[in-house]
Amino acid sequence: MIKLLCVAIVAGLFWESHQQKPGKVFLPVKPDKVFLPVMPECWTDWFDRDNPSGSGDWEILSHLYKENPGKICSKPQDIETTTLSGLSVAAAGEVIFKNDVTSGFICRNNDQPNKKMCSDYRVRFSCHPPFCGGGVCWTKWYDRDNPSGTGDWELLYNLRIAYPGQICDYPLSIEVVTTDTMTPAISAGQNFHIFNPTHGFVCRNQDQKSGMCRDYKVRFGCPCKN
Ligand SMILES: [Ca+2]
Ligand SMILES: [Ca+2]
Repeated sequence: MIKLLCVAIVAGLFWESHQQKPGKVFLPVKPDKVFLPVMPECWTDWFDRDNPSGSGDWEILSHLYKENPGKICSKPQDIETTTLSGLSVAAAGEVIFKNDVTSGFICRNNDQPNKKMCSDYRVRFSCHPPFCGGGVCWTKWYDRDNPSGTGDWELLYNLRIAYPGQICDYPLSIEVVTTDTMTPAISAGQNFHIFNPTHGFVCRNQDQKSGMCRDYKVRFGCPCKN
């Protein structure tokens, strides 16, 4: 038996009906599409540790790590560089020595034509949570449904109705584990229909070789309130 039955109406989404007692329940799901886990990314603050007045503008990652402990993740996914006035590297049109997630950014005055000096640049990095901003604060665990019907439906939409005001408007991440052994869903060896922080989690019995999902619980990573 499922714990709660709700009627979900979401414009713009495909509809899929599920025969669940008592009566027909509609859920906003794109049929035949499997959503894989999405690891969200976010940007660090901007960093401007150097001025170009010496040999150039050195925004080296190793120095930024030392000078800003805990503020940059160990393996940034991406780097963004602009001048302090907001011009992109391409728009500034200068000769750049390094601009990558391994080294950071270096503009050397010697490389510029006509003895021109580098502009003053700033950099920021794209990281996975919880390394950005105020980090990630987790909600409590939610286990709204059991897999005895069509599967284990832990949709964010339904959780918001069942637990009003508890989950932030824009979750950054989702964590899903089995209710009995706390095994991470990714390690449970099952196929998931929906698995992302925007929609929540759905395991359908029809997608499993065994014909039955395990019972899962979910929690969401939200931006921490200061
Ligand atoms: Ca700089
Ligand atoms: Ca469940």
